[in-house]
Amino acid sequence: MAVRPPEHDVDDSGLSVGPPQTYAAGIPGVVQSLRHSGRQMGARRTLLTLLKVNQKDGFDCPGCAWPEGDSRHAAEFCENGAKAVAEEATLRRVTPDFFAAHSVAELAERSDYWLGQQGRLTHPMYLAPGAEHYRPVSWEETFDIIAGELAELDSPDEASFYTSGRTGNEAAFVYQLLVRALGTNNLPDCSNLCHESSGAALTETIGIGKGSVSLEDLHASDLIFVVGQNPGTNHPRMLSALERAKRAGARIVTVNPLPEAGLLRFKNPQKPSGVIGRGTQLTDEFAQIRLGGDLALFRALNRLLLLAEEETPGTVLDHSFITEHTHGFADFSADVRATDWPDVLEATGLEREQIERIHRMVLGSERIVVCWAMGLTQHKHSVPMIREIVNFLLLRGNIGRPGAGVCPVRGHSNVQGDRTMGIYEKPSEEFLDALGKEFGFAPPRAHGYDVVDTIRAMRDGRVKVFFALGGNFASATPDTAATEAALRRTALTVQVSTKLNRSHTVTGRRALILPTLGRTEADMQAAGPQFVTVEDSMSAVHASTGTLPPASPHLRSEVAIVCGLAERALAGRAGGPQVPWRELAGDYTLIRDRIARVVPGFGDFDRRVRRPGGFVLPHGPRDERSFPTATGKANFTVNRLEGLRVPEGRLILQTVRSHDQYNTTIYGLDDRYRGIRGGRRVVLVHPDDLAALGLDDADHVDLVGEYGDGETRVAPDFRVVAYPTARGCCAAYFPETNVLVPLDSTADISNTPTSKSVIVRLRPRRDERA
Ligand SMILES: Nc1nc2c(c(=O)[nH]1)N[C@H]1C(S)=C(S)[C@@H](COP(=O)(O)OP(=O)(O)OC[C@H]3O[C@@H](n4cnc5c(=O)[nH]c(N)nc54)[C@H](O)[C@@H]3O)O[C@H]1N2
Ligand SMILES: Nc1nc2c(c(=O)[nH]1)N[C@H]1C(S)=C(S)[C@@H](COP(=O)(O)OP(=O)(O)OC[C@H]3O[C@@H](n4cnc5c(=O)[nH]c(N)nc54)[C@H](O)[C@@H]3O)O[C@H]1N2
Ligand SMILES: [Mo]
Repeated sequence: MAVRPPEHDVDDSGLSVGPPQTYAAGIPGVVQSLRHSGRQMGARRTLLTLLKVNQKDGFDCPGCAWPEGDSRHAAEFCENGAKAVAEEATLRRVTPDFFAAHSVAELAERSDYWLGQQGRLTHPMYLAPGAEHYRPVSWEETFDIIAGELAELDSPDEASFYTSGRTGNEAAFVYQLLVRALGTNNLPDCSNLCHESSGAALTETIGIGKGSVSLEDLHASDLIFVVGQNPGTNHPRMLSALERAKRAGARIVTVNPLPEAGLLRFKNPQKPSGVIGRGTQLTDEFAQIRLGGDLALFRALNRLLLLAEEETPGTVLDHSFITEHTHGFADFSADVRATDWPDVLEATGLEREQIERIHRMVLGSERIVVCWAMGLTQHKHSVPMIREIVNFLLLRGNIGRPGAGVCPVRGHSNVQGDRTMGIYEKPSEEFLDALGKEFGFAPPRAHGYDVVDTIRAMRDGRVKVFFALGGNFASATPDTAATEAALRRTALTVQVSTKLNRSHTVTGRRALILPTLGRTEADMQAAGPQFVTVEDSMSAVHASTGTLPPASPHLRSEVAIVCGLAERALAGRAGGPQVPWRELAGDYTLIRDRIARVVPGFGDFDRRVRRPGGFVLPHGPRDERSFPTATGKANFTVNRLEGLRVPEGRLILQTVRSHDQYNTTIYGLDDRYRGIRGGRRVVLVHPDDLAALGLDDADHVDLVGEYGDGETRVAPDFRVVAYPTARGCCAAYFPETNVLVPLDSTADISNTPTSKSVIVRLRPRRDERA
């Protein structure tokens, strides 16, 4: 089924392609961030706002989840953080007049880019059954409508409650409490699309689904792997940490099908030498791997370590660590010995010499950190892939000591905190026990729906109310046509949002838009000005205080919205929790006091988080090499190689972010580092693959997905770009390519859509016209 691109409002005619850049940031980065912000906010507001980003008395950057560190620069933000802030602090507004002028059907034809450009939402809006336009409503009416629909359900499991990872801890905590008070664990979140595979692999192997390193560990490491990650675009401040590690003598191995600019050379915009100089060469060894080849690479490295140990016993492996702290070594080592070079070379596309070179770097390194992001988590075999990385680190005791460990680099600025607060469709018994005890009720025990299961349930009529605390569900999820049809089957869709997006146009029979405060904005409640708290990628929890006047006087904070709805929807229900919703909404300190009693590691929360810089949560493996797994030890695992079968004439497509987007929010049409300007419908393919397929650079093709369900999915009209990616692989941007990701193609165990391995055929447009 072909999905027509809602792109007629994007002027792609200026699309131009130049050579990819070989370094990141420096002067262009600084200039870009000021230029973009100035357009949205004006010069003075720009400067005052940007000076508050990531300062101890300011707000947490709504960009990524990279930590801040102790010594902060006056400008502790990056080009893309500045764009995220400008996007939120924009002076443009989407008012009731806007909705009167544009029907929902008309808005549904618009691109995510155009919708996002319209500005901040100002009023609660309601789309009545059969209506063509949203109309303004009061907050009380919105709560009545939602409570009414919830009361109609045959079971609380017929509602599902999504969260995107910008929601602060306080709102996340009261939200999961409301959802469990309603009687369901249907709490899908963006993690399900993102780092779920990391959480699953790490929980099984080390007992906690979070990274084990701090910034100091990165600085002190002597070998850092950056696998499946594009920090120059998505975590720019990570480059400063890599640069610092590098200066202290670390070496960096980059594993990626694409030569990403930021990882090659970095010009630090916060240092005079970086702004004008040549910058730091970051990567020592670039392994240009085939998509999905990482399990084979780490298996090969593990086999080489075992062989080296056989040659010089007692010098390679950390035997005392393995004996004292791990389980399953014998089974693992027996299995890894069976690894064959031909399989490894085919799966990775790498040369044997290079893998052996990396192996020698490993042997020469005392302290190793492995960092990764979406390049590892969005494949069918993501969980075994990440487990194999844990095997690799365990062999030499590279966990729970300075300078070493696992570093899954999170995406959304509080995605990790939301999970800590209980946003999880599979909550632990301990968490539910503590929640029930604190609030005097019996939380539901049955596991709920994640994102993919929520879509299936809406499709099948088993979920009738869909509520989203942030995010853009319709655009961020796979299989756009199927997902949109599923959303349209529901009775009610509710979006708590800062900005207009596609999810407001793909609605149930009725729909609501609840406009909310962003991170940058002052949050005034009954007890006075409030701050919220967030947790970064390295388990540091700190406060975030907005300062700008709210975009509209009608906005409510996420906490106020959740508590207001809870009061209304739970009124008169017997057996529910005892919660003073109104008081909690008036004073977030009271919420933090409850969190302190329910969530481990949050003792004395409110006082500790007020200290400048906040505090770091306990982490057994990192702090004391204690591994809270089923065996009580760190687990070695057996992970078999299962290659992706790619039929003749097909390529594996990965769907990635451009430099000018934040997930589904499109800031602009350039991808500067990759040399793409003025358009997004491009597919990057190796020149030799193009030749083999009989295609040329600048040809136009349709991307045709042929998944085993007999259905053909088509993303029409992409310009081919000859690009130095790994052979057999190609890349294009999401959300445009989400139409190609089949709903049922998900990672084993984590159920994450396989957004980085979609098998496609490039169908020339000239055939179409012929
Ligand atoms: N400016 C900006 N910042 C962001 C975001 C944004 O959209 N814009 N999004 C945020 C979010 S939610 C997240 S999760 C992160 C995402 O951060 P990233 O994971 O860096 O984002 P992607 O663009 O998906 O890039 C995936 C990278 O992995 C590589 N890759 C793909 N498949 C494979 C593979 O099989 N093996 C290996 N070794 N590499 C592979 C790709 O070539 C690419 O470099 O960024 C966060 N920060
Ligand atoms: N094909 C493909 N699909 C992917 C990915 C991929 O790599 N490839 N990556 C996946 C990943 S890693 C992720 S994390 C998901 C992201 O999925 P989501 O988190 O659902 O999507 P976002 O685009 O981040 O959401 C943007 C919207 O959030 C709202 N918003 C912004 N700030 C706030 C706030 O402070 N409060 C509230 N309530 N709303 C706010 C705005 O209305 C904005 O339109 O996408 C996933 N989808
Ligand atoms: Mo993400």
